[in-house]
Amino acid sequence: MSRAGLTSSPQHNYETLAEESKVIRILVIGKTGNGKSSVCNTILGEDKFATGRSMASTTKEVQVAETEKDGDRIKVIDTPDVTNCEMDEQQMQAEVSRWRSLTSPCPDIVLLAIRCDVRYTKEEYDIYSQIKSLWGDGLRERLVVAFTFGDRQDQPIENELKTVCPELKRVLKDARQRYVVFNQTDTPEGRAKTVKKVLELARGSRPGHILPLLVITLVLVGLVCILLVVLYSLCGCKPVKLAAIIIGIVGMVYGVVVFALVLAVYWIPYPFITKLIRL
Ligand SMILES: Nc1nc2c(ncn2[C@@H]2O[C@H](COP(=O)(O)OP(=O)(O)OP(=O)(O)O)[C@@H](O)[C@H]2O)c(=O)[nH]1
Ligand SMILES: [Mg+2]
Repeated sequence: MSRAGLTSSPQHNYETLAEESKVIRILVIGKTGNGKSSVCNTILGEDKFATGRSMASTTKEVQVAETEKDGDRIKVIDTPDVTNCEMDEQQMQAEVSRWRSLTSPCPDIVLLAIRCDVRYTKEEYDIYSQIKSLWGDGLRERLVVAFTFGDRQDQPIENELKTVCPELKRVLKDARQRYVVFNQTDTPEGRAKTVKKVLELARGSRPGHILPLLVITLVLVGLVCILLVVLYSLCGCKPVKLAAIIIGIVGMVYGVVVFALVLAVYWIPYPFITKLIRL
């Protein structure tokens, strides 16, 4: 690794477990030239990674850089297009294993860079499929499409997505229709908005934020149900029985609403709900 402040090897030695939990890990993958390093630089807020227009791949090995935003450490992992680096199957597997260890225990978000100004092809889909199979389980769950070259769009992306090829539809299905449009030539305010969206998606997909809420909800609903049964069976007094039924119904409704909200956040991470349940 040649550039100051970057590293191509794991840096876990000095990180305590508590510190690790505050790190947001963003892995950027995709076809060569699709703007992966540019996406990383946008997230980092500075040009830490080399980008280029040459015919050969610019990024030849995985590289990592960090920044801090809103009290969180953001770790950005830029990757080479392994299918275009003259690697054999074993080398590709080793490279992807390095990505896994650099994002351990798992990336909060995997950005798949796709140009929105050129046709999406089966060949490009095969690159994604290959990375997916080299990675193994868990890549799809964290997938978000990063549409790059947003400045070259000539119609709103929503319209464009209605007529895309089956392969891109499959990718978007894997990503649960989650995407972010990147435009390297955007204003600083525009780029900050894009980064904000990425971080909201990354925070929203953290099971660490969802699981405690699920557990608390289930415990509360359980307690309410026990209270209901005790009150109902021990008490002969009609008003108390009525109160028990009301408490029971309120408890159930509360449980169902929170449970549905948590699931909605997991599947459709709307920023405002994400903020609401962030523990
Ligand atoms: N106009 C425009 N150019 C972009 C945008 N994003 C990236 N580029 C340019 O596209 C070229 C390739 O971008 P990179 O970020 O190097 O792409 P990469 O995917 O990292 O490429 P490799 O490292 O070779 O795999 C660079 O010249 C960038 O300046 C964008 O949103 N708009
Ligand atoms: Mg690159």
